Amino acid sequence: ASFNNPLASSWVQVSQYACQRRTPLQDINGIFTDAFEILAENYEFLENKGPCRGFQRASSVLKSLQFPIATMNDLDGLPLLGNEMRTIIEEILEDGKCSRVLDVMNGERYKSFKLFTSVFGVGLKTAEKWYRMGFKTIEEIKSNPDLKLTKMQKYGFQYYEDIGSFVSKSEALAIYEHVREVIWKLVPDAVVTLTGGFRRGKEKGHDVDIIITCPREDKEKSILHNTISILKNQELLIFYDIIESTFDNKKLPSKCVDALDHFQKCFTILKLQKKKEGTMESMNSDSKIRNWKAVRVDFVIPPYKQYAYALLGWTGSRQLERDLRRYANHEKNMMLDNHGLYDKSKNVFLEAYTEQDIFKHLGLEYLEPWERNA
Ligand code: DCP
Ligand code: MG
Repeated sequence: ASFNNPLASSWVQVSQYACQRRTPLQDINGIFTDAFEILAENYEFLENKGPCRGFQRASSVLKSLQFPIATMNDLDGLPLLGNEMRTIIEEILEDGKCSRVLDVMNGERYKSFKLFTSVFGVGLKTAEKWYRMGFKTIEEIKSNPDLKLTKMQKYGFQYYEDIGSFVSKSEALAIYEHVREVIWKLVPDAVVTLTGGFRRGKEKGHDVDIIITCPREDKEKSILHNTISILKNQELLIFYDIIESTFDNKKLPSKCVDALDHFQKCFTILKLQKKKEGTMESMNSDSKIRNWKAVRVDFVIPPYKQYAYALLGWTGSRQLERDLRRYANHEKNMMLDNHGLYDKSKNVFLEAYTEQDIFKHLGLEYLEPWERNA
């Protein structure tokens, strides 16, 4: 057993499931996990799910380690690290880099997909289309009058710099607190929670995720439309797309691990007022003359009975969510999604009012939100 790896010399097993590992924000094996994630992303762009998941899971295992990998012996006893992964780790240990990863990063397909999918409203299908059409830059697409863009994509291009620059935690909190005040004036006992990456302790994110509910049954239903019209009156709303609830309580939780949920939700771009001029150093000429920044904000409105499941689902990370569902399915004969947990052996839905309840139903040790950075 190696000196570095406190696990190698003991019987403590690292689980193959992220929901049985504590994963803090700090990733001391970033040099390896970044490499794995680039390869995973490339397979995602190729719509090759198997190897994509393989590299995502391998990356996630390394993220949970509390020591830096320094020798190949440090990998002893770790799950999900096959020969392919070990070869890459070995190369990085020797060279500080991996040629396979560099080749992927320099590949035209990867570069184009990475760029195009960074635009709000652009998914794999659209990226594929533009790649096939030979586009290389954002400018080429932006200035092509023949392309039919969705409303989302138009705003995505219009505010590309703002949205692409990360949202800081203080910016997220400013938006969250403003929205919460608006909602509390409408419904004083509404529960308004900042979720997503910021709830896991991240210092920056690509958007702000907010969950809204109310303990009084059905009271949550009017909140979204009323909040949106107030934000509109306050001239803070650049773009919004309301998706009404499609939840069917007769249906079992979704089998598909990556399925979107059925809550009423709203994807928006909001104006965040800047405190004073010139706070942002990296502004383009357009944003210098305005005193606000465009920020992506998502609202999700579950009924109170599903709030704990929604909160668990929207806190992430995505890998943790996938592994929770895989664990429920393969180890517990249960089905988990953002709406609930169904016990297939007992044929019942399991009620939960807190995330702790859900972990208990699954027989898992509780993970705090900041331990879910899998
Ligand atoms: N989520 C999910 N499946 C989806 C969409 C979201 O499981 N199709 C969950 C997991 C995410 C959380 O919702 O962690 C929020 O989604 P984001 O895309 O906003 O991801 P994060 O907030 O984690 O990171 P970022 O900083 O990029 O916003
Ligand atoms: Mg987010």
